[in-house]
Amino acid sequence: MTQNSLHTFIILFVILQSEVGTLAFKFMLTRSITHQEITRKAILQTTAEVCKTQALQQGRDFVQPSILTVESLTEACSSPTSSKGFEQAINTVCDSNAGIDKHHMSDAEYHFDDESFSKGWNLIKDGVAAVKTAAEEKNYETARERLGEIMHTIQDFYSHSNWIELGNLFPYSNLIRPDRQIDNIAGDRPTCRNCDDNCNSNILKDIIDEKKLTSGYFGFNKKPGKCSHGDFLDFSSLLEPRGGINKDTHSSSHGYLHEAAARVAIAATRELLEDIRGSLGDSNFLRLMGFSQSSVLCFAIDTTGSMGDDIDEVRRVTSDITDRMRDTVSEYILVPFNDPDFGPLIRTTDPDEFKLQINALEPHDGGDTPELCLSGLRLALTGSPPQTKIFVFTDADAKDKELKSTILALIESTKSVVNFMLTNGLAARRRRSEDLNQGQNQHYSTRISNPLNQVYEDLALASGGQAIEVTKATLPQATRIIVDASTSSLVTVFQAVRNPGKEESFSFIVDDSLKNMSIYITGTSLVFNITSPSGDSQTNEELNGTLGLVEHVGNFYTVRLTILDQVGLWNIKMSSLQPYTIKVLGQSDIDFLFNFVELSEGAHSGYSVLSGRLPANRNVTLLLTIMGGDTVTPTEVALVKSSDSQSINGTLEKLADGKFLVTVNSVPAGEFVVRVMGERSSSRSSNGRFQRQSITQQRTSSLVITARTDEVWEPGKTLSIPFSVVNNSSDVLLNINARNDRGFATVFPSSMYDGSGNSTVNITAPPNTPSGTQVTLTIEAETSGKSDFNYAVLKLTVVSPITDFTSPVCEIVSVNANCSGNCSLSSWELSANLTDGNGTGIKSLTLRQGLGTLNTTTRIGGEGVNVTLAFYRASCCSEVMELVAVDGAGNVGICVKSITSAVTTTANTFMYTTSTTNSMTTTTATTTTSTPSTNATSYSAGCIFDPPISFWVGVGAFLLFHVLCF
Ligand SMILES: *[C@@H]1O[C@H](CO)[C@@H](O)[C@H](O)[C@H]1NC(C)=O
Ligand SMILES: *[C@@H]1O[C@H](CO)[C@@H](O)[C@H](O)[C@H]1NC(C)=O
Ligand SMILES: *[C@@H]1O[C@H](CO)[C@@H](O)[C@H](O)[C@H]1NC(C)=O
Ligand SMILES: [Ca+2]
Ligand SMILES: [Ca+2]
Ligand SMILES: [Ca+2]
Repeated sequence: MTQNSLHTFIILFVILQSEVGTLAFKFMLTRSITHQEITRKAILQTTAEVCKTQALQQGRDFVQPSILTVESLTEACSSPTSSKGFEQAINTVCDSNAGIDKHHMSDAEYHFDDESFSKGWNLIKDGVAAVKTAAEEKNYETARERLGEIMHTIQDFYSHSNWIELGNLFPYSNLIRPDRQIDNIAGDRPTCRNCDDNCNSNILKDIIDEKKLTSGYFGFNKKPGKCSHGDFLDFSSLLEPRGGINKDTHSSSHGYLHEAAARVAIAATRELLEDIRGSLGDSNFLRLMGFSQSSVLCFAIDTTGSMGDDIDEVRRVTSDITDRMRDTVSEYILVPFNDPDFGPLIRTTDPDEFKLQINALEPHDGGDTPELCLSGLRLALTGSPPQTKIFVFTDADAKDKELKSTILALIESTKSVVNFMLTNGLAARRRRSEDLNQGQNQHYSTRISNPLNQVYEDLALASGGQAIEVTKATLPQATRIIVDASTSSLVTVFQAVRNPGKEESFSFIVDDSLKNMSIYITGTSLVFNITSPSGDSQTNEELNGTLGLVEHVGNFYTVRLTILDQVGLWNIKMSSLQPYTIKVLGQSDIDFLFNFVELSEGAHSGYSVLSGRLPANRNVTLLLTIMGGDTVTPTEVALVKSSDSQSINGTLEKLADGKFLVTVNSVPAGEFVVRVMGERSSSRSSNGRFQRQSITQQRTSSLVITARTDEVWEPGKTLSIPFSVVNNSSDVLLNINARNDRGFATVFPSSMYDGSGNSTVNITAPPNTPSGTQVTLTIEAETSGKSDFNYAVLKLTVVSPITDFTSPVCEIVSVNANCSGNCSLSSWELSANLTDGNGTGIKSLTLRQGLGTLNTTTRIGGEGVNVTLAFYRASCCSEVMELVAVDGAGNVGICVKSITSAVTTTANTFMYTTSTTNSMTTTTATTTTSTPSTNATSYSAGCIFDPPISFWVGVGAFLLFHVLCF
């Protein structure tokens, strides 16, 4: 090779490296196991374990599905309506896991490359604390994102280090133990020898013999004598010692260990999830996994003096809804707003508590007519789970209209639906017509009744919601929409917006899975005619017709379909020149989830989720998940322009787990939605076609704004967030804004001149900020001519420094079990001492398994340390007791005791808690196969070895047995 070509060669590698970096457990390589699959498997398995425990505790049966999927498991967990939320939670975790390869491509510690063990361990430690803190504050979305990030690093450990080569079959628990450290690192010693053809045993024998831990170096960081990551993107694997050790795929340098590494990575991911489960408790763990998250109802209510009479109605309505929807609404959120105050946000899962809170609202103050509606709405959007249905009740226009862009950014990024119940209808227009005559906004006169509600209408439209204008007297008639919104499995079949209105016919397909269908139409002076597949029709004039019931209040029409024969192509003919919106809803299991993603260049090696508005004038890729079982197949995915329903079709590529990759060559200008058409093969009707549509209006932008921080943010500290803006618009001047929902002081440049550039936002948390406070920061860029806008939304958490890293310790003092004969006639008892030493103290003690009674008392023990004495007594039929103690920092200690009927004297005691003796507490003798909780037959398939007679117990020995045998 000439000097010149070698040079080119090296440059080529540099380019490849910067594009692809060090990826692991690669995405989409069919036969190899990806981070996504590892993550999904671990989540499904842990969640199954949690559901089983809950079922046993509640005296229900739990039938482990033979194949664990989101749908089979939510069914088995008696929570079938959670399948979409569960899928979404898994997707969020997987997406942020994948994001590490984009955002931290060449940061070795995120991948345990370059022997960066202690840095990687620190990342995990901080990450686990952040997950627990966010979840404790019910900021589950933030917790999911952080969880995915740590999982990436943990999973990479098994692929990039020599843990597997050292013969380990179990995870390295110290990775998630903040009170331990990473031991026995190879340090300065050489670790690898050259290997050119077969690299299976390139790690030096003394390293293996002494069980020294090492990992592969990547790129230009390689030290003499060290192993490389390996494979063609890793330049360092061409330098001595040549070759590599990664196990990312079957064809990697150590691909022969790929499956072994993936298997232990799944076990390690489960071990992490078990720790988080212990800290949160089972119910909140399920919430973190998206259970009962899709039916959250949020009310933002104007509490100013003028609302006196409306609030009574709001009380009546909310009280009615909370009573009727007790079983379907999982959580209620209330945000009062006034002027000059708004908030605080109140959330509860208890309908009676919610009613009390609403009854306690006292209309007062407000001063002038406009109120801080958008400030209230912002708090509702930042404090609710994504895709929450929000209802805003007010009789006034917004005083804080400058927040409109921020609200739009939040609506687009959360996909929440905002409905406005406005009681400042026609009367208000007359009263305030002077405002209009004073100039601007003439075009409002063609809009619906109250021009001051324009901002509400725009926001409702953007979110796919309704701005309903009624009088105080007719408000009750419009609240049926809230009942509809709180039903489970609500899907959108069709949606269209015309502004200005025009005569047009719209058609949509109804499939046989749809039930309780409604059509919502908003607008004034509307004339419409709906035709069913069989040719029956009904106009807006016929309130009780062949198709269903039409209700009309203010600007809002609902058509509730009662006709039995619904399946097929429907048509709505609109005859109106006034603006209008149409939305067709029903209940069905069939739905879809999607994200716009960016694929890494190269061999399909990774993806990252795009945030903010999409770039204009180029192709885009969607990662699509179809819900509703394996008989459901999408056949056509299109981006549909909102203003005229023109569509651009994408091409579909099937991936694993019911996912599809859809590439669309161009994106419609202006607003658009995603429409999925498809078929269900098991459908009874010959035509199993269905259609679904997304409801949040998407838009493109020629501005790209990126912001990200991984810094820890403590109370009293200023966080610096770097951001960059790329301006592809013709406007050289950009106005920049940074706003947060806590009113924390921010410093940022108010404009950026020559188009693109980098800058920072500094945001300061006051010293008294409680640990766990979540701050939503939006960074916005707008062209000076206001024709283009884009944003970045960051969810930041303020966390006080953590000082307590040790788990509560559980010491079983005595066990009295005299179980023989009929188990229901005898009982057993146990007493244990639990203490957190001089840590933050035990904050919760719960019985996770066992149907006995638990009594606790606390006393001050030696050295002034609190000791909790636990006394447990149960029938001999309930053989297992599992007690979970959590300290103030979220560290978990668990005691397990099992009295098996086969072996009563030497019963198992698994104490997978930390003990001060730092090593793993090894106890006892027998396997647990005869206890009810470990049914050996369920785990036989794929079991890689027999259960050991006695094994060490870290965070979950007994769990490991399950893991490896699933
Ligand atoms: C509604 O549409 C149907 C089908 O096109 C038509 O037969 C019917 O006459 C229309 N009704 C009215 C009142 O225009
Ligand atoms: C609609 O009409 C049908 C038949 O005329 C009647 O049975 C039904 O009660 C009516 N429904 C309502 C809500 O008026
Ligand atoms: C999509 O656009 C990118 C860059 O704009 C281009 O490299 C790629 O080939 C395009 N893909 C398709 C399928 O057109
Ligand atoms: Ca008021
Ligand atoms: Ca006011
Ligand atoms: Ca502690």
